[in-house]
Amino acid sequence: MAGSDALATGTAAPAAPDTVKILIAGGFGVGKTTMVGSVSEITPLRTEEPLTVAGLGVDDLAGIEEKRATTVAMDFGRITISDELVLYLFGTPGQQRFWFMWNDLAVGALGAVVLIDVRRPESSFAAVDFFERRRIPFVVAVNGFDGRHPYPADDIRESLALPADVPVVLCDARRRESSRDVLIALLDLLIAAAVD
Ligand SMILES: Nc1nc2c(ncn2[C@@H]2O[C@H](COP(=O)(O)OP(=O)(O)OP(=O)(O)O)[C@@H](O)[C@H]2O)c(=O)[nH]1
Ligand SMILES: [Mg+2]
Repeated sequence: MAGSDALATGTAAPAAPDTVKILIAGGFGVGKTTMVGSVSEITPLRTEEPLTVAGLGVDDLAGIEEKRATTVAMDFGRITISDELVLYLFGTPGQQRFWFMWNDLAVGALGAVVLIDVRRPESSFAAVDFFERRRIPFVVAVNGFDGRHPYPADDIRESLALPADVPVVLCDARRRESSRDVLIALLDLLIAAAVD
């Protein structure tokens, strides 16, 4: 048995890392799939289907006219933070007709990123509400489409009526380091909550 061999030789097998489930949520087309893809160290699993004319008048494509596909179940990615910690990332679908899946996706999640398109923050109001109601800790990440951030984080906090303890991070979901910084802000929040 591997364990008794290790005892006999005095070499302990390295402990398996802790795994933490994180949701990347937010309104339609705010960049959730983009964020999971930019930060994941494995090729992310995507469940995207083409947008069709049936969505015209339902999905607001203002500002994301190039968008061709939408997530219909989830995105899945992984990032290793250290030898002890691995994050599993689950991107939610954004179209309202798929929101019923959020409840299942949220099971076992320790925390969440609520991603916001800086040009239409109202599209992520429901996501903020979802995590507040379930008392799942979350950070708000403001995706500045094309890297533009016209509003300071505090203005965004005020417009979303966020409590002072919810971090607001300005980001560019297309950039790995920026998306990683968002996850680190969430980890800081989770650690602070754990020691309270
Ligand atoms: N210019 C620019 N485009 C972006 C940025 N982030 C995402 N996009 C584009 O915006 C569109 C929407 O991004 P997605 O990542 O599909 O958004 P989503 O939130 O997963 O969308 P749903 O799953 O349909 O809700 C895509 O065409 C992306 O390439 C950004 O920071 N700047
Ligand atoms: Mg998506």
